[in-house]
Amino acid sequence: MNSIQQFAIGLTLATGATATLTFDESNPGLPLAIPDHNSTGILSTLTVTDLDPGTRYSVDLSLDISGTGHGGYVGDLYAHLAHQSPDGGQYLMSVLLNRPGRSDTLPNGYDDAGLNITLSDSADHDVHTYRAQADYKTNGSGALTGTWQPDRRLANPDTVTDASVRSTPTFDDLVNSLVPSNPNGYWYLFVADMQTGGTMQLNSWSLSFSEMSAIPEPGNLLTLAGLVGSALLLRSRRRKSVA
Ligand SMILES: [Ca+2]
Repeated sequence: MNSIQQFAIGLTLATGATATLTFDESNPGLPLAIPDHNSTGILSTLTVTDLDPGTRYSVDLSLDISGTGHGGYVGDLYAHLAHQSPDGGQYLMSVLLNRPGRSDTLPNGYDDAGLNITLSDSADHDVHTYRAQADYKTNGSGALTGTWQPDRRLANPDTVTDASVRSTPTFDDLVNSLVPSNPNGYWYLFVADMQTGGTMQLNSWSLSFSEMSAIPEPGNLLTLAGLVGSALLLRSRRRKSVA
């Protein structure tokens, strides 16, 4: 796919949460049509300014994408969330969706019409294989509902499968692994429709930050320091159009 830069990522994992602050996407351009079979995709931005640097937060993302025209297919979708540090010097990114349902036996992925979900590290199951859960639900528009783990598969959306490695950071890592830790700055949602047929639009999205109750003891930290992965991110020029 195009528009790719690679970034090294350092990870730190932690647990526990209390109070929550929620940021709703305020881009007046929403809803925004997602071009069919076009890896250029769309970009939407949240600016977070009210959180306390140095405090550890967990984050959940709510995402509403629905079919347009004759309807869409959730298995066409690739999406990622990226965080730019307030000084602009650091980027972190995690894959949210990478062709849900796509496997060797189901190369087009699931055919549900869209999704209206929460993505959270604390969910029980991976969104990529949600139909493996017998109790998965869709709403009246045929869109997936519920709370799911981010996909986190960095593989090419044209070849990704359920067996692809889930290597991009968890959400908690996105928030807390900047050095020094700072959840403020620009948060970018990128969405692309990677398969011909079926069209969709981004209706809304939001981020909810929950303050962690305490700094974990060193023994409870799993530090995957250094260079643990590479990440996809849009061309830097696209974000300049949003500032
Ligand atoms: Ca499509």
